[in-house]
Amino acid sequence: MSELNRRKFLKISAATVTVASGAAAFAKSPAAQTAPAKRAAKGVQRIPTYCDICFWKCGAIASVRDGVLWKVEGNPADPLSRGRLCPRGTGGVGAHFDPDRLKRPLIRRSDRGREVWAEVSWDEAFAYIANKMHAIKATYGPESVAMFAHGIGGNFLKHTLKAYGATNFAAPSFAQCRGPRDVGFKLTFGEDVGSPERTDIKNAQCLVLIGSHLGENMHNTQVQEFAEAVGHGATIIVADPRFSVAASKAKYYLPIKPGTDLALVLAWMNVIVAEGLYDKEYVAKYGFGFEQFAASIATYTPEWAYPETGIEPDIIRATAREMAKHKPATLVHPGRHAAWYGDDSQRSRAVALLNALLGSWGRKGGFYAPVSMSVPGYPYPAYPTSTKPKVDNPDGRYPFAHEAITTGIREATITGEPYPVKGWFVYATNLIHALPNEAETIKAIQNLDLLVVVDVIPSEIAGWADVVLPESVYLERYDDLNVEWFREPFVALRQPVVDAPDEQKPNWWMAKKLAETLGLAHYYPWKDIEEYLGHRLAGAGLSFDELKQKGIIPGAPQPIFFDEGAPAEFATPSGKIEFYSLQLQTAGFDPVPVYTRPAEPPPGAFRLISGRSPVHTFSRTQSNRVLSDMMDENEVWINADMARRMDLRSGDYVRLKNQDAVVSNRVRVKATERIRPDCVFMVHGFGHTSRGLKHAYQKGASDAHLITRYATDPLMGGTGMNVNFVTIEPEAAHG
Ligand SMILES: Nc1nc2c(c(=O)[nH]1)N[C@H]1C(S)=C(S)[C@@H](COP(=O)(O)OP(=O)(O)OC[C@H]3O[C@@H](n4cnc5c(=O)[nH]c(N)nc54)[C@H](O)[C@@H]3O)O[C@H]1N2
Ligand SMILES: Nc1nc2c(c(=O)[nH]1)N[C@H]1C(S)=C(S)[C@@H](COP(=O)(O)OP(=O)(O)OC[C@H]3O[C@@H](n4cnc5c(=O)[nH]c(N)nc54)[C@H](O)[C@@H]3O)O[C@H]1N2
Ligand code: SF4
Ligand SMILES: [Mo]
Repeated sequence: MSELNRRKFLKISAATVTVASGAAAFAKSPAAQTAPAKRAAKGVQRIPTYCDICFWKCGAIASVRDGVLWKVEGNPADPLSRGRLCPRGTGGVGAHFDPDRLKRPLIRRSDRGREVWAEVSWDEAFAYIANKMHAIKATYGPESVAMFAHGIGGNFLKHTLKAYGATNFAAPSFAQCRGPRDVGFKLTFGEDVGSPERTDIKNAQCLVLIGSHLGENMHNTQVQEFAEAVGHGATIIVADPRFSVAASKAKYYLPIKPGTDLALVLAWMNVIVAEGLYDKEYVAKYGFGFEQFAASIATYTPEWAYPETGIEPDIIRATAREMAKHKPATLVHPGRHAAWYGDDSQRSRAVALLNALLGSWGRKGGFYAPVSMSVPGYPYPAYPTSTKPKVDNPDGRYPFAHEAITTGIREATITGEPYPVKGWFVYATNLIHALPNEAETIKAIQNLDLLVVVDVIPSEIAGWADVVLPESVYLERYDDLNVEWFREPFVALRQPVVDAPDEQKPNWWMAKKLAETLGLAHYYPWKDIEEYLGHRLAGAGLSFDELKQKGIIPGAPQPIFFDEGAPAEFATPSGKIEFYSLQLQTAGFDPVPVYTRPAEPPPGAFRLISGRSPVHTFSRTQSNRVLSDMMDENEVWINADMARRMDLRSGDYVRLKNQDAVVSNRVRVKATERIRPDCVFMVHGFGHTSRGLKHAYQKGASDAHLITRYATDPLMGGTGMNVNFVTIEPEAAHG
């Protein structure tokens, strides 16, 4: 990487600079010295793998010095990391050394919710689980065991549960995250934007970020490409109630009133259509229902949008013209965490339509058409078939949900409808922080006969489990191959770099052992994961040895833009880009998005919004000593004027109280001009209540704890979480 590039990357996230030294300092810490050095090899070994501090899966190279994990860096051969990790990935060594890790399997010896455990052997743990699973199957059927999982590591356990007969599987990354976005785009273009997003940020001449706080939201490739776009002078337009890191790179910063983004997007489209600035040829060639669409948005003028959004008509016009000027290399970023207000798939659809007007889908500087390597799966016996429907979306209540809804499974567990759910497997998702309304999650858990949690640390959800299975961290294990849909095809390998320090085991081993204990050994014809991986790779004509050495094998490039020969196909009912959606109309929804004003905070209260810090992932890294060294607790951002009126200064501790009288843990104030007066902001993931997380316990406040209300998206069951209001209570009031 050139020095210039590197500097640009660092400027986007100042925190990156301190990471390398943080990791180095940590290597000298007492915990590191006492960590077992089972691999006694002398000297430095460099082993490629891919990162798991978040789900982006950046290719990495880990260095082991005299048998002890030393550092993790980007793998230059990997197209996702391009040789550079984000601060969290660099801090990944801290996951291996975390002294608070789960060490042995645990079985509860008390009421649920009290953290009283007995350490047991793996065999005892599997025998206990299998017994309960047999009982649930006999009484209710195998469909009554559900699984929540986030990330690639859940695949083998899913396989075991499917073999058992389970059908209910869900991840928070749909209803709590990108689901509304994917539905909005699918309704419009016939395909969603995927993960990694098919956004050609680096070639964009104009990049529009609605909330998407790139630079704090640290998905590595996107942030690197954002730095490139800034570097080549792309016009950046940011709409955010908070002056984000991305806003600091913007030509236009629009401090929008929270929850009114649909009004802004409709007004932008109104200007672009009224002034004839859209890509006429593209719309004529690929569009369906443009006339009806244009008629529907005719009243959404900038003057109409002004009182809704707080953004002046002149600015709305200027930004719309700027977008049109750079089309089709104008990328209106679809965002990722789109579950905000309950109208989210329609807002996302409006974003998709704006991109359609600009002709950016399938075009350079817009959205590319992703490609992937063809690597066959392992040939397993067929799973048992079920006659029962899935529980999460009974009678297709949410007709456009194309993945399962976590909160739907939770609801079925509470109501017993359409049938009882009696067992939960939870893999790598801290449901207490990830799902809105903690009380409902706990109510559902109290109805279970079996809750198994697979985690690496004593997370809040592990605290509720009947059986806790300690997994080895990603640097200690193999996982399934990463065969991503991306700009170029590739396959990447996660492989063990160091041994697990205690009795932790990888997910594939647990999944296979559990299957054997359940009498389902024939679903695991392979001896170990190396045999499994070798078989899959051989099927694709690839060498396992080469992959072990390089970490990644690229495939032949293919065209990814329409103009270069990528097929311009749209998997919608009309086979075109649907400006007007008959599907939505038939299902009783607005065929073109219609704006509804969100409820305002009551006097004296603020809307609670949340986001990311560049050095943490959700609720999973606060215990990581390298990362917590850089940020040990979160702060609540309060507009400086409002803070002054409340006699609050930066650094003061306060508690937040929501509309349902739920009070947060204490949290420090950040009084700042960088946020509107009508909302407060917190980084998600702090305020841990699990005592086992000795280092992270009670540091900062949890936004999730305050999210007792949520607005459900009628199209797909997404849970809009930005609908909670809080007042600020000085800490002294609580003693
Ligand atoms: N470092 C780090 N990076 C991450 C993650 C992580 O945990 N840590 N998680 C990854 C994942 S899975 C996801 S989904 C993404 C999430 O990242 P994004 O998709 O960027 O996140 P959001 O939560 O949608 O957006 C948060 C931003 O939206 C602003 N905002 C809040 N309300 C509104 C509103 O009404 N309108 C507008 N225009 N803006 C608003 C907030 O001020 C904040 O700047 O981040 C990814 N990247
Ligand atoms: N209030 C609120 N809720 C949110 C969000 C928000 O911003 N605010 N964001 C939403 C979004 S965008 C998303 S994608 C979801 C994310 O939701 P989750 O993916 O559930 O995120 P985490 O809360 O970090 O939970 C991850 C869990 O996996 C564990 N873990 C880490 N590594 C491993 C491993 O190697 N193996 C195993 N078995 N476990 C491991 C961690 O210790 C942790 O308990 O949350 C959603 N929920
Ligand atoms: S974005 Fe960061 S944390 Fe996520 S996989 Fe890449 S390096 Fe790891
Ligand atoms: Mo997410």
